[in-house]
Amino acid sequence: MTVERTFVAIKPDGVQRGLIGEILIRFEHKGFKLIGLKQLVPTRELAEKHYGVHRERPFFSGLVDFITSGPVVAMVWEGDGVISSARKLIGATKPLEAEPGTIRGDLAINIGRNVIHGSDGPDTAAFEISLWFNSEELSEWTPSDQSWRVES
Ligand code: IDP
Ligand code: MG
Repeated sequence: MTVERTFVAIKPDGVQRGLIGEILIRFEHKGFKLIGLKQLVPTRELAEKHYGVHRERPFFSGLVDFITSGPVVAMVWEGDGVISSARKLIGATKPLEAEPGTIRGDLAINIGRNVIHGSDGPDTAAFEISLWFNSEELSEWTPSDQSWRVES
């Protein structure tokens, strides 16, 4: 397994509904390492770049309206296989189809209010991390209990 980094964001619905702690704890308890964390109201320019692949989709402008409508909690998480593992923790895009135990399966109903974003692959992760964070906002550190999570 390779150590990877991924970009995760709690969308405005998750922040408004007071779900920040509930979501963070799932990544912390899994054992991943938090490398960057900030809350911001994204600009339209940032949101349009972030969702650029969906530019031609009918839901694009509504999605950009929604994601810029309030604070988003942006994060970078690191660990073995974190990119696909984060997607599993998050669950399917349509919350009613997301498995119970996943974030969307437990905490959401509607595709347009699915509380969280996670990068879908290595290239997207690298692009999204550099889009949302400057390098000085990312911390290099070793958790004191690292040897209890990862066999060396
Ligand atoms: P993902 O967030 O699981 O990666 P994507 O297909 O990349 O899902 O779509 C990005 C986001 O766009 C979704 O999380 C959802 O908020 C929104 N979205 C996708 N499809 C629809 C739709 O059909 N209606 C409304 N919003 C949608
Ligand atoms: Mg996606």
